[in-house]
Amino acid sequence: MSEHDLDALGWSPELAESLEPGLEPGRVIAAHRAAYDVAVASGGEAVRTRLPGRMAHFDEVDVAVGDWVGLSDGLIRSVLPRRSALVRTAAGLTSKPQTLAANVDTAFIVTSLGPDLEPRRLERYLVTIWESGASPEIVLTKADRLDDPSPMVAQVEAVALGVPVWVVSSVTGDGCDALRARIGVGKTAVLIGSSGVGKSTLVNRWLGEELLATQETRADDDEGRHTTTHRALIELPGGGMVIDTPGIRELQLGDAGNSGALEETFADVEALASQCRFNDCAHETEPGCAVRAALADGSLPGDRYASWQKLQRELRAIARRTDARLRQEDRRRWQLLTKDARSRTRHR
Ligand SMILES: Nc1nc2c(ncn2[C@@H]2O[C@H](COP(=O)(O)OP(=O)(O)O)[C@@H](O)[C@H]2O)c(=O)[nH]1
Ligand SMILES: [Mg+2]
Ligand SMILES: [Zn+2]
Repeated sequence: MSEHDLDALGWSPELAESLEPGLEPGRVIAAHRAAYDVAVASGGEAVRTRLPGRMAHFDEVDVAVGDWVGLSDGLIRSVLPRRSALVRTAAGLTSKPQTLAANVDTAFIVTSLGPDLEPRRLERYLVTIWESGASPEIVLTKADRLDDPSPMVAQVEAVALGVPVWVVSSVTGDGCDALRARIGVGKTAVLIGSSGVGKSTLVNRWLGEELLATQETRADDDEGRHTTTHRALIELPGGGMVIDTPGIRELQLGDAGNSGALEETFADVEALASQCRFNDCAHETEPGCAVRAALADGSLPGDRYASWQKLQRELRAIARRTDARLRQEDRRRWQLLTKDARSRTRHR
């Protein structure tokens, strides 16, 4: 990465306001185990930085690709407030959710046209993205493999509910420029989707060079020529940035911090539920249930309703787990505090 103009990286007056005086602003373009590559205004190669030892041990500090940070003496002193964050949920009580990408404007949910197309998985991704604070758009790749993609596109549009749906082929180039144009100057997009759907191929096409390793290049290139895969945030010629990181595909439902995510994704089901006679209708045996009526006349597909129920249950379970974790942390903090107080009384 050569000259870095902060505005091109998405710097804004709001960010400037939250930066402590005396710190140099920069954007994290790659995260390694304990080090971060940060692009700064002074240009040149990104600087390799880390957290001060004190902060690194402090669990709450979580630095991710896309984060804006304040630097001094080559160390990260602060992480600026995030506009959005894609989070991987922690499985257990002790592990913390991990941020995979921060300050993302648009999340492209990428899936290929073909037998692996799954509307249910798209719904899950949509909920996750709405939770993150980024705007989702759906990208259907490998259009060249089908004579007529329109039936599949219609299937996707039925779950997209107004979210833009793009059809592209990195082989013929169809749709690639139109999609590229969605990433404005200073904006950050992320590509999310299963392995093999063509995310890296698409980015390479936008770049006009084989920067990222794809399944193809990986197969015929054992010498590691594509060593840039760790550079997770990539500036596109003409402006805008894209994040293509392998970790992103492991995205799961988050902490339901933004509880509107399910309502956004399933606005059709939510609208029906609001028409039920009883506010607390469980859509089972209650009279005047609009959901059951729509299921009966086929206007609400059964598998879509089942998907809504399933995601709702999962989000509730995650919320319970998060609560339990926070309670545990509170307890620990309280124990430390009281221990501290006890030792103070003793020393008096
Ligand atoms: N037919 C066809 N194949 C594609 C297209 N885009 C990517 N591929 C192939 O799909 C495979 C996976 O692509 P890759 O970019 O590595 O997928 P990723 O894992 O999502 O990054 C490679 O063999 C690509 O050559 C496309 O538009 N059409
Ligand atoms: Mg890839
Ligand atoms: Zn009902």
